[in-house]
Amino acid sequence: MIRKVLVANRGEIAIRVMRACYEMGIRSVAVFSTADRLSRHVAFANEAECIGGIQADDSYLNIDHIIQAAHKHHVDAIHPGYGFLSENAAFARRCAEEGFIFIGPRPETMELMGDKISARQQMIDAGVPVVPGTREKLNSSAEALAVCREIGFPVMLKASMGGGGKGMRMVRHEDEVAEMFEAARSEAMASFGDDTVYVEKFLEEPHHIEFQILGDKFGNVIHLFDRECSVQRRHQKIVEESPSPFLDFNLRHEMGAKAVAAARAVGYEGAGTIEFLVDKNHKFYFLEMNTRLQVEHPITEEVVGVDLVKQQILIADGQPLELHQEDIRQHGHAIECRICAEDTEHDFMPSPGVITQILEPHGIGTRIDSYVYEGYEIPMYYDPMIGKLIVWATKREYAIERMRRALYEYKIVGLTTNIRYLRRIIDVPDFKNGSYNTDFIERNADRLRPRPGFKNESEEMAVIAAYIDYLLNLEENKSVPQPKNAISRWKNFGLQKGVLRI
Ligand code: MV4
Repeated sequence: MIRKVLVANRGEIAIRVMRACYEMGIRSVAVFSTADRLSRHVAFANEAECIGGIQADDSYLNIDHIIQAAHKHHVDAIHPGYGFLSENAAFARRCAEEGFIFIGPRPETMELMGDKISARQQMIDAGVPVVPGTREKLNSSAEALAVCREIGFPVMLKASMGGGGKGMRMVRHEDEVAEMFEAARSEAMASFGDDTVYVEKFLEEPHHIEFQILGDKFGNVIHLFDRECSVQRRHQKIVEESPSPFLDFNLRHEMGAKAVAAARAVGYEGAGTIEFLVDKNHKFYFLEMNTRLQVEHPITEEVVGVDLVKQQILIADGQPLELHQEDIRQHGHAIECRICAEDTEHDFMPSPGVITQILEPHGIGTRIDSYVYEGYEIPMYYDPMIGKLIVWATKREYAIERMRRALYEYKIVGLTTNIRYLRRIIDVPDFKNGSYNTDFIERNADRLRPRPGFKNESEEMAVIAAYIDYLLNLEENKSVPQPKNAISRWKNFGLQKGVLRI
């Protein structure tokens, strides 16, 4: 029985996992690097252990250090969160060898799905549609050219060990094949230590739609419907929603059935995601399987009402799924915005620093999965994501209204965040109408640039601060004669700058 869990991660996801533990009466153990002593996930846990220096290789990626901490704290199980070691089969194996339950799928599943060529083969065998392309590795640029001609341009060269767009090259013309093949190969080697590259037909303007699945150790597999993840920039998701506005009843159920078939085919144990590309003709193709809990899992939780981390723990503990497919229904609509410490006006550069003031949105249908607090310094060594804002409402239109309200309620002072960029995204007509695909960010680049007059939030703050300061002075110095139109002087300044509407 799982009574104590070590969370081999940091930040918001570490806290998310610990929250599930607390609800289940399970003790939690945090691990942290020297840069993370003051991170909230450390204080949030029942116990905590420093596992190394700032560099992830010395801490969050250091299997030996994590195993040592697990022994020292006598944990029963280890939850890897997302990123870091979450899809590392060697880590999952090591956990088992050392007597700990790894909260995630079997290592063989992680290996099989981590290799895209073998994943595609598994899916073909399971009757799941895959993007047309090769089933084998390309051995030379001559072979690549022949295969590309056969498939027809444009094509996509992909690293077999890839993901997140690394080692991927789109090729529009046969003149480029040799050059792009070598480029994909060397990038694959540099990123994954493996230069295996294969080729797929390039799908134009696809939707990225994924299905959440759960499988237990008894062969029961269910899906928990879809998430639309097409709002991406350089393979980083920014906004996700569920249900996808692109799917109708039939397509949704067809894809759900294929997602279950995909998971069944590999004997999937735990929570996983089947990613599909869907083209404008509503044809869908398996893209990859993610063998971890995903950043955007809360939108599924909100819409289907299932705690996915709790399910992961129950499954890892060897309990049969108590959820049945016919009980899983999508209710209402959820949207998630990723809140990041980055400067969207300077190529999305990470912008670490101290949070001097923070006011998070609350209220009906509003969920914050975060880990920061006033006075906390966001370290520059890890992911710039500081949290997620998730809203739920009875229908999409209301969820968008709620997201707008929450984004305007959100105030973070001291560093640059993408909040104003997110405010612009939800007002773009293509987003409002739900008619967008993976080209959304590129296609709407103009609309996503800040409007002149709203350039600087700190200027807006300065104006308001000056005004409040004046009002307080007015209160304190009632006996002292005041200049007649002093209030309107500040007001005028604000109005002139276009930042005051009061
Ligand atoms: C594709 C594709 C078009 N055709 N494969 C990007 C990340 C990686 N996981 C797979 N990706 C893509 N694969 C074929 N055959 C377009 C993309 C793609 C993409 C996919 C999902 C979400 C956003 C994307 C942005 C650009 C390209």
